[in-house]
Amino acid sequence: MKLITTLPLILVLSASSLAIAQSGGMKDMDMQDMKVDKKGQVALPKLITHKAAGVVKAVDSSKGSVTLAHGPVKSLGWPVMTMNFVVKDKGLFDKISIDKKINFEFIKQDNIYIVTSVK
Ligand SMILES: [Cu+2]
Repeated sequence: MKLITTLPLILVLSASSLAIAQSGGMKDMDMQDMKVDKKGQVALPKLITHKAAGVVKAVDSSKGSVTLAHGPVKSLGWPVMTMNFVVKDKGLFDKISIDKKINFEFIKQDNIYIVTSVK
């Protein structure tokens, strides 16, 4: 009766892999501030201001974007990386130039990262 003895094991294995699939995968940075409420609806992410230090790698003031090599961002669980940001206010470009070290603040809005302050 081989079928009967192996069947419960298969069920246990598939149930545990399902649990892993459900608990994992939510640590992706884009999913991080998405919260599902008790009714199963996705709540709107709060506009949390994140802080980081970085070095300016590229500036495109006509597109309103900047590329920053930034340090770790605790509030997002981010490691060091180089990425693009949108710059909220054109006036901030006065403080942004290639190779400059800056401390900046940013928010996440619809999967876009927007620099709101530069020091
Ligand atoms: Cu980043």
